Amino acid sequence: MKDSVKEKSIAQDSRLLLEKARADGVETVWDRFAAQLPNCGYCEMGLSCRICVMGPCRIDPFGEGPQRGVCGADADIIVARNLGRMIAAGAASHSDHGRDLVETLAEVAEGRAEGYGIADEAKLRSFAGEYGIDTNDKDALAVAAELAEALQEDYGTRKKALTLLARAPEKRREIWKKLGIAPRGIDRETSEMMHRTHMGVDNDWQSILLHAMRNALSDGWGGSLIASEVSDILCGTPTPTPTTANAGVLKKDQVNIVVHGHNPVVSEMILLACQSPEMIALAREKGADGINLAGVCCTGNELQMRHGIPMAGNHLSTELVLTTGAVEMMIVDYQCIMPSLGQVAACYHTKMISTSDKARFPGMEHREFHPDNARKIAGELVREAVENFSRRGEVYLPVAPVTATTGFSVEAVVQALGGTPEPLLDAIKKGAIRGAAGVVGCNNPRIKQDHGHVTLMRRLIENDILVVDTGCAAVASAKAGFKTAEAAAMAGDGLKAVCQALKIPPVLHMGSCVDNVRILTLASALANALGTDISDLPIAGAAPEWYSEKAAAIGLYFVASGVYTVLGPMPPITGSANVARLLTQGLNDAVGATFAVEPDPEKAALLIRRHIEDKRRNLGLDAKAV
Ligand code: BF8
Ligand code: SF4
Repeated sequence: MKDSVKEKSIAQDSRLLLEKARADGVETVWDRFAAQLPNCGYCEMGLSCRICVMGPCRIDPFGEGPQRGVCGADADIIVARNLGRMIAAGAASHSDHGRDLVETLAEVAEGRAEGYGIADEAKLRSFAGEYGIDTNDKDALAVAAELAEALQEDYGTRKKALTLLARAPEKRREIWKKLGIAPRGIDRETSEMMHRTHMGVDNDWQSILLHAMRNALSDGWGGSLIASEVSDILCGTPTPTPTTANAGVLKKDQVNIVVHGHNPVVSEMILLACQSPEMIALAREKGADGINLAGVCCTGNELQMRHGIPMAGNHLSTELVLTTGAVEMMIVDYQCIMPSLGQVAACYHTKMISTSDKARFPGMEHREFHPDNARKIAGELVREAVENFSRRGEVYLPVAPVTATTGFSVEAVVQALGGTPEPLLDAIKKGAIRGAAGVVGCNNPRIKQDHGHVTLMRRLIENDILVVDTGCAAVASAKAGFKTAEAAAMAGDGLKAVCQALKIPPVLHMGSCVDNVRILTLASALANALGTDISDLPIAGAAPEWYSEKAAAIGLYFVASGVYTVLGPMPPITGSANVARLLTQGLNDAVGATFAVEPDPEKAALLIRRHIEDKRRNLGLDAKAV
């Protein structure tokens, strides 16, 4: 007998839709997860290697079987190499997404990207200034052209260090320099990681892990940071915006289009097409009340925080939203898109469209978006979605959406504070706010959907820790109702008073996964204001339900930037006591922060509270016993 849906998710929409999926005979991620159990113990511990075809090899963790692969690699080397390659894949994903935005910026500058433009000229100019570009007497497009060129340089040329490392506090940059881990080029560090982990190159597990940090930093202070900033330049810097979340955002009487993936270059054009009066008129002709655009996952976050577009769900909900029978079309770009989606959609009338030249999926029609044709293709797709409305069968929308406020970019947070970070610092110094935590990352069927995020955030805000969130964690907290000004009532007295005075929620949405860099930028600003380093601040990170290589890269750039980070699911490192010890203890001496692994969010909350109080004590602020 199948498990109860209550074991799978805390979200009511997911529970009901999972029952619907079962009734409809639709296989979901939970079914496939169960079919994989028990997982391979060697792989779970990071002890299997298939880097070359002298292998595959595995190391016996009990010491009875082989202790070396065919080439002679031991457990430490194999675990470190596997982790290194995981970081490389994560850094490559964020950074390549950033490159697509830079290329769009270049095409905007050349006038070849109809529909796109410069939405935030002030940010364009200040960002160009960081690259040493003289913006005086130049029009925006000329600045954009020079900036796009300079950004491309950061990806691939011979340099000593990435330009944007300059944002990090001086002390942090010195640490990176001393350890030899200041990233030089974005592509270079990923490429070097693949080289180092080829058979017979870097066979010192510590040296591999040091490079893994450099590779992760090339993402956090390079590719992701560029992705986030250029998205703001092209699509607008987010400001607090009212919106709604959960599968109930789909509308019975409207044409529903769902965007899924990460690249706002696609979703922004779909939004424009959905707003066209001609398309809305066509929808009416077809008997619908209008066109309802909704998002899932990170491209959903991008649209939600800039335009208030409703959020239908996070990672484990992406199959379930299709089982509503209410989605006329799902349009995907890349990353975190389950290859099963086409099969789920085939049970309903939903049309599935892939749009990226580098991401194709079974059961999807491929319609390739490029900056110079995106406007046109978006129009065609929205028309097809509207025409698909008449093929709709029965619709099941069993929940009402939850309201939320999203869009807290660093600029918006500072604005909410009255223009400077001082009030936040004062509240932290006085102890009304004990500290801040970034709760980020995915869903993972190993953990009841949203339970990790929601439980951890609840405990943190109850204890006066301000939460900022991104990615699928941000969707979880929106569904749970934490992103309303009224949610301040759930916070401890100190945080409650601050939120009520500023009329902000106790959980601030900072965006998609590439926007984790907004958290770094904010932390750097606080550290600089205090004349200290990020690792001295009473802050922490957490990824309670992470699954992806990207999340691993984020975790490591957080730690390498000085942010103590608690992971829910265990990464595949337990096969090497040396690697596990370095990541959870030894890194403290090197970068002033470590990972902790704690799948129970109640205990994770205690770890974070203890860490924050320790940091307060070290800064000479009042500290509570936890
Ligand atoms: O980049 S949080 S499941 S959707 S990896 Fe993916 Fe994880 Fe969601 Fe966005 Ni981020
Ligand atoms: Fe085996 Fe070494 Fe090849 Fe890995 S690199 S598969 S451990 S021989």
